[in-house]
Amino acid sequence: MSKRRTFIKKSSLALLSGFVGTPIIFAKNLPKGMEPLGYFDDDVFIIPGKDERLTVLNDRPINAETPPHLLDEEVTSSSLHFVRNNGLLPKKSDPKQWTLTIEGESAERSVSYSLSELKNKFDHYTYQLVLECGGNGRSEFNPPAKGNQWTLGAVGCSKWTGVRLKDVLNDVGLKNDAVYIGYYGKDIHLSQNPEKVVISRGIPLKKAMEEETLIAWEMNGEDIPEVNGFPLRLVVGGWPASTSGKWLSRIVVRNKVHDGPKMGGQSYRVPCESVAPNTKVEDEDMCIIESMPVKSLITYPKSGAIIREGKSLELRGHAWAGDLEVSKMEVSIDFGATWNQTVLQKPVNRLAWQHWKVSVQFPQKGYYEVWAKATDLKGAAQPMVVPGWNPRGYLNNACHRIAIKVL
Ligand SMILES: Nc1nc2c(c(=O)[nH]1)N[C@H]1C(S)=C(S)[C@@H](COP(=O)(O)O)O[C@H]1N2
Ligand SMILES: [Mo]
Repeated sequence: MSKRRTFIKKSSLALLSGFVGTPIIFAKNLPKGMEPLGYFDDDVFIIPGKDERLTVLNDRPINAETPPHLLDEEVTSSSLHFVRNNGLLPKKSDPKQWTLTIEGESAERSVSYSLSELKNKFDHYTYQLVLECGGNGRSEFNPPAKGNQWTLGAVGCSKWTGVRLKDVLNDVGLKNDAVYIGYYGKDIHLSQNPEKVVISRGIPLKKAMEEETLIAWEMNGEDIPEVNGFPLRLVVGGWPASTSGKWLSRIVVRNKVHDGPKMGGQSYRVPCESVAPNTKVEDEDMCIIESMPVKSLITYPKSGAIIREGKSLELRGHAWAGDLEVSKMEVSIDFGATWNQTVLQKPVNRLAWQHWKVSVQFPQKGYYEVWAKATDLKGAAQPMVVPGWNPRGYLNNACHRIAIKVL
């Protein structure tokens, strides 16, 4: 971070305060001729429970992503998992008082569970699950799409523990016409209007009834960090992470596609048929994003690494493919003209990311890029360039590339 340094002749309080944008409380004690450091950068906005190396995109609401080389761990540490909030954190409350209510026109009854009832009544399961924001990679779209300008790091794969949503739904009882569920959380709308719901999305019943779809209270064996949904959240692996409702307080069982805020319109939806860049697409021509597309990251080395001529380089990373498994993982050092197979592991469980590694030799000194390309079980591969433009900039699964210099 570069420090902004300007020469201050007169250390008047007003001038100094103008310099840092807020009153300097002990300004009168600052020795004459000495200037305040006076530099604040979004990168050092401290998010409770989070590593300060996350890249902060916003502080109200809080949005922060993880630089790819910090995603090198097989299981993403809670402190490094990205944060995407649409509203403000819920008020602090006693988790002992927390309840989750299941209701809705297609639920047989309305039931409220306390956290301890959930924990005692149902079997516990732990899965590693990929959560990726539908807008991850948005910053690459041209013309630009409005929204958080995520680069590569609105993704993570942590270990989540909780009960199966399906066990809870079955306990409540489902009517024959149940087709969808929707969630509600306790976060607060940016307007602070208690009547307004920040976000209430959902998933088809089929996805809700999958074994890996969890109502979770633990992330990596500990309480979920506050910003990631403490004390309870949904975790829906492989689908846009916007379906994984945080601060979960209510689930509605619906007889139609859930219609909460950010289910309709242009939110988390893409044109049903691909469109030319800049096209205005009517709401009725937009389709809800379901399984996320195949994607991968190079997590070692960091882009910009410099290596010695003649040395081979051990590269590694992860690959994932929404509801599917990744079947092939390749890298290229010649801008995609030729590809080398990597060693790709199986996922530890369905919907977890898969680790890959490969040793690469560079033919001579110079600048190179390593490009990484995953292919899913159905044969769909990551594109080398940014894929189909869409109004809100979702689903960019272009190949990740890093720069390497061989000296
Ligand atoms: N209640 C609530 N749930 C939410 C959100 C939110 O703003 N409020 N954001 C969603 C979006 S858009 C994403 S990408 C994920 C992010 O989860 P994370 O912050 O744990 O990474 O949470 C989802 N669940
Ligand atoms: Mo998201």
